[in-house]
This record gives sequence, C-alpha cells and structure tokens, in this order.
Amino acid sequence: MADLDVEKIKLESRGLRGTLHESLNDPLTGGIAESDTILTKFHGLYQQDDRDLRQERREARLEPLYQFMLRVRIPGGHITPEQWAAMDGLADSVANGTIRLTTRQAVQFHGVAKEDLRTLIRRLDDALLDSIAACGDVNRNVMCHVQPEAGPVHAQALAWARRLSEHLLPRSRAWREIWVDGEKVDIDRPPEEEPIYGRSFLPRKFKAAIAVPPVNDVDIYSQDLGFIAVAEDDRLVGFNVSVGGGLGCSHGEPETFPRLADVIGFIRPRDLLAVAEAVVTIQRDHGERENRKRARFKYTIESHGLDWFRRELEWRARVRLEPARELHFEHNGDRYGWIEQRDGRWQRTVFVENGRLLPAHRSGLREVISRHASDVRLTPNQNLVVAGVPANARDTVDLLLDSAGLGESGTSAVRRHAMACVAMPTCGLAMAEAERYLPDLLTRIEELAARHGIEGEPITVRMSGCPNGCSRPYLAEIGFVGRAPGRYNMYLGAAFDGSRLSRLYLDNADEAEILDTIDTLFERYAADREDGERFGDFLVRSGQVAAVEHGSEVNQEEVNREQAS
Ligand code: SRM
Ligand code: SF4
Repeated sequence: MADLDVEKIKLESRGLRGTLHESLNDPLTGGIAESDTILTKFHGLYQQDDRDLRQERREARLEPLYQFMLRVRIPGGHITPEQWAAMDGLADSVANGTIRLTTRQAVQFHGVAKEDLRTLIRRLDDALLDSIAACGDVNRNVMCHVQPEAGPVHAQALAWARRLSEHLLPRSRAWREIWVDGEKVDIDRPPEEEPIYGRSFLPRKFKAAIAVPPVNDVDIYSQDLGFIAVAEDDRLVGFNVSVGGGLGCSHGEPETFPRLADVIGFIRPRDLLAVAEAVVTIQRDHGERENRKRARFKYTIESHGLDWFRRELEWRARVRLEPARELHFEHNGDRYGWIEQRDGRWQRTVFVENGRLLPAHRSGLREVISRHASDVRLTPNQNLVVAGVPANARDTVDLLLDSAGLGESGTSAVRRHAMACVAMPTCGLAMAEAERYLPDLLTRIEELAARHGIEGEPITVRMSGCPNGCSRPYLAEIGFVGRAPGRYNMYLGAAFDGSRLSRLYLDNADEAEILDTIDTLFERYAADREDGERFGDFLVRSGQVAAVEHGSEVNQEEVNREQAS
C-alpha cells in the first residue's frame, strides 16, 4: 500500500473506526478489509497469516490462514496476579496456547481467529487491561525500569510511566465501541477531537520510556523519547530528557539507519507531561508523511537539527531545559537471582527464553504467581519478575519454576542475556528465523565460549529476523539481522550499557562463517582483554571494530561494498 494511502485511511477513518464493524461481521473471509488492517494496529491488533502454511494453502487454492496478533498495553510492565491469571486463561481459550512477552514489556497473543477477537478483548477489559495504542502511529507502550531496589524512585518513575501512557492515548472511543460494546458505527456522528494527535495521528509509531540509572534495561537511547530519572537522597528530583532514538532500517537503503537518542537537558517532574506532549506535537507537525521509511521522529531531528528542536520544544512546552545532569549506566540487561525488597519480601527475575511461554511453562508460573507473588513485572528483555514473595516461599517458588522448565539455573550467562524477535512463522516481515533459531545458535556459541574459558561472561547476543530490529540487535555486543533463510548480517562492538551502536561486521553470512568469526574473536578476547573489560568494548579498543559515532555508520560496510561493486 502506498504511503499516502495510509495517511488517507487514517484521516478518513472517523476516529479509527473505518469499516471495522463490517469487516468483523463478514463471514466470507477470516480476514478484514485491507484499509481496516491499518486501523486495527491502533487497537493493538495485527492481521497475520501462518507463513509455515502459506505454500500449502496457495496450492490448495485457499486464502491464507488469516489470524490475528493482539498486543496488550502494559505501562512499565506491571500487572497484578489477577491480570496474569486472566491473560493465562485466554492463551488457551482464544489464542495458540502460548503467551509472548515482548521487548517493550507487553504481552502478545498469537493465532487468534477473527471470530474470537471480541471475546479476547472483552475478557481483557474485564481484567482492566486494554490493547489501545499498543501498535499504530501513536505513542506505544511506555516502558519503565522494573527493579524496585531503586526503592521510592522506582515507584515514582513507574507512576510517571503510567501517567505518560494515559496522557498520550488517543481520545477516540473506537476501541471500546467496536470491541467491547460491539456497537455499529454511526457515520453521521463526528469523531472525537484528538487534541494531541489531530485527525491523521502521527506520521509513524512513537516510543517512550523511563530509565532509572544505573540500569538501562529499557535501552533508553533506542527510544524516540526518554526520561532518565535523577535522584537525590532516594528522592526523584527530575529527569534528563533524551530524544531521537530508533533502530529500524532497511537493507541497502543508507538513508535509513539506527540512531541513538541525544540527551538534551534536565526537567523537573512537574514538566514531564508538557515536554512529552510538545515532543509528540512537533513530530505530528514536522514529521515526514510521504515516505514512511523516513517518517520516524529520529529523521525529524536529523533533518531539522537539535538546536531548532530544542527551541521549538521550549516554546511549545513553556519549559526552559536546564543543563543535563551527570548520568551513568552499567548495563542494559536484567538482573537475575533473588533480591530483597525494602518491605522484606523478595523478588526473582524468571528467565523466559525469547519471551515465549509454552503451556508447560505457564502451568508452573500460574501456580507461582497465584499463590506466592503479590505483583508481576514484565521486563524489557522478554523476562518476567515475580515480586512480593514471602521469604519462606522462595524455595517452593524455585522448585515450581525448575519443574516448569523455567528459570536461569543451568543456563549460560550468554543465553540469559540474549533476545530474539518473533520472526517466523507469524511476522509478515521476517526474512529469516529468529526466535526459533537463536537457541540452537547459542548452543554453538556457548561451546566456543567454553573452549576459550569465557563461559561466565554475560556477552549480549540479540537476533532479529529482519533489519527492523525488534530485539534491538544494534545495541547488542553481537547482533544478528536476517537477510534470507539461514543468512544473517552480524553486527559487533556495541557497549554493554547500551550507549554505543554496533557496526556491520559480516554481511549475509551463514552459520559456519558466523561461528568461525566468533571463534577467532573469542580467542583474542580471552587472551588480550583487560580486567573487567566487556566484549564490545574490547573489540573497539583492540581495533577489530571501529566505534560507531553516528547511526549512519552502522551499515557503512554495506554501502562501501555496494559502491565498490
Ligand atoms: Fe517490532 C514491526 C514485533 C519491538 C521495530 N514488530 C513489527 C511487527 C508488528 C511486524 C509487522 O509490522 O507486521 C512484528 C510482529 C511480529 C509478531 O508476529 O508478533 C513486531 N516488535 C515486535 C516485538 C513483539 C518483538 C519481540 O520479539 O518482542 C516487540 C513488541 C514491542 C511492544 O510490546 O510494543 C517489538 N519493534 C520493536 C523494537 C524494540 C523496542 O521498541 O524497544 C523495535 C526497534 C526500535 C524502534 O522502533 O526503532 C521495533 N517493529 C519495528 C519496526 C521498524 C520501525 C522503523 O522505524 O522502521 C517494524 C516495521 C514497521 O514499523 O514498519 C516493526
Ligand atoms: Fe518481524 Fe523483523 Fe520485527 Fe523480527 S525484527 S519481529 S522479523 S519485523
């Protein structure tokens, strides 16, 4: 579909309603009208088809096996045990039996039939959950650091994440009307005013997060808009503001590139919503609308420059940015093991490989959450924290998780820090496997790490099935991006704390080539690293990989090669 058609569909959608009511009631197809597939994203839904069955269905002259993916909006990833129980039940009754934890602290259901969508959404609504703006050209799920060892600062940051998420929701009532109340749209009734978004919403998706240093689990530099908490004596005094991050790009299109956000200044908590709203409206008014590949906010910043942006922001928000406060991050992963909370209860991060919870995992987790936890937190690294566990229940929780095949015991440091995006068979954009292949590749990588005596090193490995980068591979010390079945670009040299992007090192490589290269680099790392030096930093210091100063350099090797040929 042409990019301008998407703009037209949004504009003429009568507040995101389109012809969804008719599409849902059309018994002749398992799918919905193409124009409605654009609008369902704003309601947290993607139409997909099972790619494993595509060929078979085509040969049988059947329409693709249409099914839907629904993403639940969960600001900061915090939910109650009751909400978890509701989602757990829905995985069996209307989805494919799995729950997928995402890289943005949300939950996805896959394989939902059109006729089950209303049931799914109504049950979520009963549990006080929704999927509004979980996808689409609006602000998405707002992320927030999960660990409460940050104490009161974490609690305040989470409260701001929730407020921010609410503040930037579209005002349209279409989600409730269509999915919960099942009302037919009255075409004569004018749609709701959208004071923040306007009738065309944003040119492209928009992402925001709140980080609490020293942990950068939310990968703050990858966000369109970031608020980095600044604390004094356990008190939140304000936020450093970061703008213009984003990771998606396309193979062979150098005008698209991953970009790290810039930290532009410090604000007081009372100004957070005004600043966020101003950033969003600047993107609404100045973002590119003719070419969706250049429509993310990072390109608006690139085109207009930071000085212009800062002036525009201060004017719109009526806020003077103070100089940014000093900040320091240690890592962009999750922290494992039991941690004591300030209230004397305990929390444990549960390692969920690539965020995919299968039926066997779910039953053990169900028991842990319903009987022993007072809250649940989904992490930005596709894991899950069971929190509020009484001290005397810890052994039982460990046993239950182990017998459910969950948990990090017996897994290597590399695996615990790895992530893969969904890719095949549900993602329509996948060029190669990710979630279904990374576990096997990691087994080979673990063997290499053991051979060189570095198996205890938490080197970050992330794999995406295409350059969109849903697992944030350009911020991993070893990143893989799918090019074709069985072939990947390999990126190296990102910083362990998420503050430096990686650089293309191998282009279109197969497994043998990848492992051969990692073997050589692990050997050098084991022999020549300095005390405590991280793998990505070592590659840069030792000159194996040139540090990336600007995102346009990430794929520079590819550009050079194409120019030379
Ligand atoms: Fe993503 C599109 C899955 C986080 C960049 N992403 C998609 C779609 C919806 C495919 C599509 O458009 O048809 C994928 C659905 C697959 C499926 O079957 O479930 C998809 N993205 C995911 C998730 C589930 C990956 C995961 O394994 O966890 C993550 C859901 C997050 C959430 O809960 O909201 C997910 N996607 C990300 C991230 C990471 C992040 O946000 O922290 C990125 C990189 C950061 C960024 O946005 O720059 C990301 N996804 C994209 C892009 C590239 C956007 C761009 O700027 O070019 C696309 C394609 C697009 O938008 O056209 C995309
Ligand atoms: Fe799909 Fe590509 Fe995102 Fe993976 S990175 S989920 S393949 S869009």
